[in-house]
Amino acid sequence: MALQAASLLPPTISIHKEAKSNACLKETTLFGVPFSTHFSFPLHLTQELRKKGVAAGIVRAQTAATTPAVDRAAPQGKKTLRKGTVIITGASSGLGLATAKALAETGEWHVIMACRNFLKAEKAAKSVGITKESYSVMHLDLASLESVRQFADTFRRSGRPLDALVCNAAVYLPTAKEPTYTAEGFELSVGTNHLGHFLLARLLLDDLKQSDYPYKRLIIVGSITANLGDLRGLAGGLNGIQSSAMIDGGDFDGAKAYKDSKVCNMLTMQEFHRRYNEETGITFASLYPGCIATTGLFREHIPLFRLLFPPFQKYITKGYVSEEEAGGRLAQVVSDPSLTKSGVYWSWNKNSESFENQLSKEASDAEKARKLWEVSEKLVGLA
Ligand code: NDP
Ligand code: PMR
Repeated sequence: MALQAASLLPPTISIHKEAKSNACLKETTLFGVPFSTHFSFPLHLTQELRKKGVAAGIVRAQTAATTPAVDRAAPQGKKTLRKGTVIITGASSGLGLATAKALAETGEWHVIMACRNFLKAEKAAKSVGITKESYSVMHLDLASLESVRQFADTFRRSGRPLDALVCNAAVYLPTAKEPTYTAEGFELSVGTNHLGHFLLARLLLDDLKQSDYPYKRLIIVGSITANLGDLRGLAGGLNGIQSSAMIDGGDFDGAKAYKDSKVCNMLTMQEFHRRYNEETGITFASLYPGCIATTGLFREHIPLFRLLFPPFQKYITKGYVSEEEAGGRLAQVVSDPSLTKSGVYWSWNKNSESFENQLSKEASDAEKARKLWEVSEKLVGLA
């Protein structure tokens, strides 16, 4: 497969084996748009949704709207599990919506759709047939730290326990020539995808700790990797004034800013694991869901890219995964009782079986993860 993929590449791209199923691409352009450094992705990819296989991964606990999590007084000593509560950011489209649907359909989860556009989220939930009693929409704009704080407060006041948090939302601005900024003045991709989620996860960690659910999880959606350098741009505030808008201090590059934010997501997951897994029993994990070429993530790309990307992934790279299948994968990471290992980056092989993927060198740099944590804490006002 690696050879197959390599033979498809123009000469300006080099591929080398990174992990069991990862490859790295270097500088080139596709459909006239820069395709920046250190692009890595799984090569063993599934074709069509093996719905039964995916569904089988989802927890088969019985439901009861009671606390504590396990009702030991159930008849014949049978343990019943209350409905779990999961928060999914960016559940108004794509992977987040498909995951919300997959979890809600089990009848075992109440899904909090944490979205910036309330009406869009409501319509989306209805359009995919999520039943009224299995979801709520709560406003969250990750591009505003104030909104993140408000969300955490509102959630706490709802009185619901928190059993799983899925950091899924993202923006991708590959054609932007100039940086744009969050409410607090951070470059938008890293500000939303990393800093917004970093604050959210930190604020909700106590709620997760308090959950009495048999397993509690914090999942951060990962993807391709880029190089963050020595974080000088981030340490300078990522505001394009005193410092660069790029984490590595370089010139603005929208595609790289997204990839930087994804490395941050994966480093953050591992730092959470190192700091809190043992003490709290929370599972911290990340995943590569596959190439879901049809989602809204590519809305800012040029029209030609949006037209050609899905067939290119479907028929040439064979990296394409439907939203439904990817949603099943993320739902599995949230709820499969066997996926309790923490600090792991999940991927799927061509038989739709999950496996622990290796992280790239950049995404597994423990020293960088620690530094990123400390700088991010300062930027979001936690230190
Ligand atoms: P979508 O664009 O379909 O979904 C992104 C979601 O994030 C939307 O619901 C969007 O809300 C939300 N969002 C964006 N900005 C904010 C914000 N400021 N506050 C709150 N929510 C926000 O993309 P995908 O489903 O593809 O992406 C989901 C995740 O999957 C991302 O983390 C992405 O990095 C990852 N991923 C995707 C891959 C792919 O091939 N598509 C591959 C690998 C990883 P709204 O609906 O209002 O725009
Ligand atoms: Mg890629 C060989 C397999 C393969 C896979 C699995 C992906 C996934 N891509 C592959 C190959 C190639 N891509 C090749 C050979 C090229 C050059 C012709 C190429 C180009 C390319 C571009 C320009 N690919 C892209 C882009 C994007 O803008 C997408 C991106 O980086 O979004 C951030 C993208 C992606 N390719 C993938 C995946 C999963 C993406 C989206 C990554 C994400 O959403 O996080």
